[in-house]
Amino acid sequence: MSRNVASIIAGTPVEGATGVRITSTNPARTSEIVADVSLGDASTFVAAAQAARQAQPAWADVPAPVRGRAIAHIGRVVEANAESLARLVTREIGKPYAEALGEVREIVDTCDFFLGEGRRLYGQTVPSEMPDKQLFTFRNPVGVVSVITAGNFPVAVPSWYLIPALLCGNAVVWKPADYSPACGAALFDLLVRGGGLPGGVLNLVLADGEATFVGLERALEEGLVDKVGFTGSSAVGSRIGELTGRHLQSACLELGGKNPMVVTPSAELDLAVEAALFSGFGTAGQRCTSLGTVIVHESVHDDFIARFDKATRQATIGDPFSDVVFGPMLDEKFAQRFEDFLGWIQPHHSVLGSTTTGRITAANPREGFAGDPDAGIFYHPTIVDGVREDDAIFLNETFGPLVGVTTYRDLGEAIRLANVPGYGLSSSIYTSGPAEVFAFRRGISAGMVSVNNSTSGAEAHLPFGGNGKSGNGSRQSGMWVLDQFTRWQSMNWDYSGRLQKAQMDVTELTPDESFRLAD
Ligand code: UN1
Repeated sequence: MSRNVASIIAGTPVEGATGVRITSTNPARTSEIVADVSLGDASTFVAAAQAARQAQPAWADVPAPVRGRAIAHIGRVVEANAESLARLVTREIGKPYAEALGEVREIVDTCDFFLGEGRRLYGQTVPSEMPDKQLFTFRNPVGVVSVITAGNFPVAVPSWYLIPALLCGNAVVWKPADYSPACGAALFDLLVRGGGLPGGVLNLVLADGEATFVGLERALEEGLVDKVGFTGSSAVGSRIGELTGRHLQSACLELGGKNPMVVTPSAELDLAVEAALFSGFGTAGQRCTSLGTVIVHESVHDDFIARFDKATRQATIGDPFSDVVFGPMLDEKFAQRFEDFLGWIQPHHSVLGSTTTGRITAANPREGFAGDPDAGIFYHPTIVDGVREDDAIFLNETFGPLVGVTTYRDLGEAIRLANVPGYGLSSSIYTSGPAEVFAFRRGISAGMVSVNNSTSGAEAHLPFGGNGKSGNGSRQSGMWVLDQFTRWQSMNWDYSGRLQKAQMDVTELTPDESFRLAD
């Protein structure tokens, strides 16, 4: 069944002025239309920001515990719709159903965390340096938040922004990826209906990237947006960072990754292989936390690579509604880009993991494929051994089912190699030595470190985010994200009945600095 979806401003579906319509198709069966989409444009974005601006003060006046109740209800409604939302995720972006259910769970976890925050959202009382004066801090909502998200996690990652932003009393304009509009519309309905949100508090804009950028630029110029949250590529993230910087704002940026996994001589190799398979090829390698390069100690390289090759060859790929390690690419545009990444393979590399590379078709088949490869956009998993630190494959994110492998001699070299690409999202080390764990933790540039666990699969209540090309240091999830969606306000209240001047009218005790104990 296909659905019609459109942008929704102040509770009303709107057509874009250009009247452009596109379809969203199932990447596992491209002949199947998942949604007919009425595409908005830059002015749709500006109108949504105006509606949010209008709705925000009344939403901020709703007591925070009541907003917390709205989040609680959203969590319950999402839970009650978990299977149908997960089915939609699988149909629209091809994520295996078990993973899609996990993704929906991540929304519920996020609601569970923030529903209580409505009764906290703590400020502080702070002693003053003067008598009869008291100091306080308050968290204020930033105002209108504009959230632009990717489609590889079409519902979970948006919820990391939307749930805390709403809880903190902001109004939101949300622009989901143009290849996951049906998931976007479904999550929008669950939030608005489940939370009983007043019109204009949350607005949905369906538009392509360029129109969104122009709309955002105009909305910022008109003073309609106070905070931008963006998940996507490092290249677009830096454009958004530049744009928001011009308006003296700092965006919350969650960008790409080239996530390393260090396998030391004391690693449990089978566990490391299982993790490399899951984080390298799960979601067809299209998570920002997907494994980029395995950096394996030279003494265990041959053993590791033999096991990793075998496990990858045995992995079932295909129909995401069956039991597979991974399904299709998210969308044709990612397939085209992945072809370019495959072009980076050079003669000094050994290619493993499959009998061949490239698109899986009847003419270029994969043994044990589940379903009909010609119906969708499927790729052979590819392990590239022997990568060198100046290879394009080593230096750049290769969004898709491709994992590089290289070797190291001592841990210092492993850490150096892990940092060379200049990203800094997730990382992993397999070891049984605590000293290695802490040396790695200290030396790695990543915002997230896994020990004896894969690079992907972060829990929803730890700080999520990266450094370098992976982001500007902003963190999502848990209590840390509150600093993205609120601004601290400090207040001092002098009830002494006179003007007490800070730093000047402060009483001092008289210390005897020459005092020494008698021997
Ligand atoms: C992403 O790919 O943008 O840690 C987010 C993970 C998931 C989230 C990934 N919980 O792999």
